[in-house]
Amino acid sequence: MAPSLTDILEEARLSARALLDYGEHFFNPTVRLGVTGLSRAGKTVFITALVHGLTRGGRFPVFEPFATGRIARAHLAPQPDDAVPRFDYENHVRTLIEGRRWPNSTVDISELRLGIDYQRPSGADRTLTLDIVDYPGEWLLDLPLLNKSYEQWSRESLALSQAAPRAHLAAEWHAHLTTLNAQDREDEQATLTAARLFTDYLRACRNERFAMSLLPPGRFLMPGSLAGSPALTFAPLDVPAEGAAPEASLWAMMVRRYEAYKDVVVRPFFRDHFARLDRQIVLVDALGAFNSGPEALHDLEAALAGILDCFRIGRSTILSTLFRPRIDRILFAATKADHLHHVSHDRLEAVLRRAVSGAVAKAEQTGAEIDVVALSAVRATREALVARGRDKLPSILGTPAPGESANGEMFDGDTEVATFPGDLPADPEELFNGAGFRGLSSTPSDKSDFRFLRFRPPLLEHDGAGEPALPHIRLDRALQFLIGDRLQ
Ligand SMILES: Nc1nc2c(ncn2[C@@H]2O[C@H](COP(=O)(O)OP(=O)(O)O)[C@@H](O)[C@H]2O)c(=O)[nH]1
Ligand SMILES: [Mg+2]
Repeated sequence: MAPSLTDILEEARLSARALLDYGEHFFNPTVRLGVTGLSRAGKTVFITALVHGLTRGGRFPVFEPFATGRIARAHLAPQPDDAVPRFDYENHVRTLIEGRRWPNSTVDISELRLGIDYQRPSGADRTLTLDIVDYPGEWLLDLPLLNKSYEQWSRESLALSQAAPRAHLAAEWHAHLTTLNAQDREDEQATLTAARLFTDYLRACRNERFAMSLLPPGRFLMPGSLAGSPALTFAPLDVPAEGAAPEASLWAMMVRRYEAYKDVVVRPFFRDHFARLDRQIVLVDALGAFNSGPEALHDLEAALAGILDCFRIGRSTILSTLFRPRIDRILFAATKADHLHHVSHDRLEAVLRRAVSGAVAKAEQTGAEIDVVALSAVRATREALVARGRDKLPSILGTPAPGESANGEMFDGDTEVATFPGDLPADPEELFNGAGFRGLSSTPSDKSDFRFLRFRPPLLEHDGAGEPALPHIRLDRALQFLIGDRLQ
């Protein structure tokens, strides 16, 4: 595709930005770590636990520079980017530790800067600046739109919405769509209704029972300050992929707004945030997909492929080779592993590895090293073997959040219970192949194969000497992969 004027202007801006970053980097080595994942994947909890662990002496045996004592100190530094909200670390820590509640959900980008004073293996003292950028995965899944015409996007979105279980959720929007003729004169009211029904459909796909992942445009579900603006008021039409819109038609109006969405939302995100990242962790709530059923798992697989595509597209869209995105390590992390007994942790990793494998094979041009881990940023459970008849079941102990229920029992948020959440199969293929498993999207909760309760954050034992460390699972492995080599 020939570069458009917008692309060329974008390129110039990007280059100027990269030069600025480069200058700063020269004097002060910096890693910009992107933390992303769909809403509720665990981004806020992950960053809070990571910063708490680094600044308050967490237990990180697998994070080499930390375990060997080469890191002298990690401290919060003033937030560098004037236009980006600061990650509300102090509040999140207080909620987690003192309130034993999970932080409120966040829907925007935020950022936090850490200074890490360390000693090189040669003995020299250095400081690494770690900028942690928390941004919604929904925004990332928008990047492929940059390479798609309105007509292509319409066709794809329609096709996706016609398969189960989406078709059922899209019924109302589909019914409205049949009343529209793309060639008719442009019509604000019809467009408003179409956009509203389309957004309702996207929202329904996202709820706990269905847990669908692949839902661009991302800003429709989290509009922020753009709510109600024309750039967010459009929807797919049933138009041919190669067609051209007649002047002043409904179709032309949709095209204009779709392009505005790219200009106002997608390109600035690419330029100001995505293109500046060095390392990336993608958090994945695989357990949410297990809860829901095989369709959600396949949808998640498609979303992960979409995400890997973004890293590839990121490299090929922008013309210059000098200033193209520089992400050289990507970690996919299944979060909330504390909901499973440790015998299933490796299996959870295997499931995630299987879910990204197809995409990884295709995405070789990302030029990035890719790894997979199952982790729990904050471990809310302990393990026990619970006798049931003659068997001893590997179970987990935790305090279910108030309002959670299982087997007809409602929990008050104070009582600890032992639960058996379900075992993951030794062979991940069993979850992906046709037979599948039963989840909430098709079965009542007492009949589904997996049921994960929401637990409260753990009660920490104070042993006198300051604040205790938050327990975790494999957070140190994630750190080692993401920044271990930059502390050499
Ligand atoms: N048990 C457990 N639950 C977690 C963990 N991380 C996240 N969660 C749960 O997932 C929810 C969403 O996490 P959050 O970090 O707010 O997700 P975000 O939307 O990606 O920022 C939290 O409210 C917790 O219920 C974890 O490490 N262990
Ligand atoms: Mg968040």
